[in-house]
Amino acid sequence: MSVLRAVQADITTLAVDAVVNAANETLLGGGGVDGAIHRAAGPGLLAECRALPQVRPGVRCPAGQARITAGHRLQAPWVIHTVGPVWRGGGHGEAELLAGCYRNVLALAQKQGLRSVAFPAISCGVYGYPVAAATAIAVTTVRGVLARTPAIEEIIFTCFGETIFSAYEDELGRQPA
Ligand code: AR6
Repeated sequence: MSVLRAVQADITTLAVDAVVNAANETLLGGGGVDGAIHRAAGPGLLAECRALPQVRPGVRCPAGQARITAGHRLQAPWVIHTVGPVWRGGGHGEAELLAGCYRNVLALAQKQGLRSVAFPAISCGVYGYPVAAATAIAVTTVRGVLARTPAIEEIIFTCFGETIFSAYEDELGRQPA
């Protein structure tokens, strides 16, 4: 039985099998959690990302998809990069793209045989996704996948700040295991 929990932490400090990066389509780094992960992992991560194939010029990972690399200097041996949707009012497929991020990350984790995965609140920073709606999608989607993927034992929803943490606590309380 998988365990889902919310913690307030810097995701780069967590000793899990994989940390998830809320990246942009270039996979070449950015601000927010992406910047923190690249800083902590060191230049080897950027080099590995740069070597990933481009699906079109400048795009290594379209929104909703995921790619896996090593963790380099992180404690976590793997980083799974995903690109959330930019919030544009909700009528542009944002919910389906965000659910796709969670599904595709977990598909890669399963394929790699990973047992613990830490997610940040994908799209809830500069991409502007409303927090309550995003946390509902995160928890519902992850629960749905884990019901069919018992090998993944632990999911940590990593929260930067009280607002996101209480949104996850509310959602996890509403959807008990
Ligand atoms: N640990 C955990 N969570 C963090 C950390 C950290 N070290 N740092 C920030 N957060 P964002 P997005 C939280 O903006 O909205 C980048 O520039 C943050 O408080 O990092 O998906 C990429 O390159 C927020 O709750 O990601 C893209 O261009 C959450 O992580 C763009 O931002 C996500 O915020 C992606 O935007």
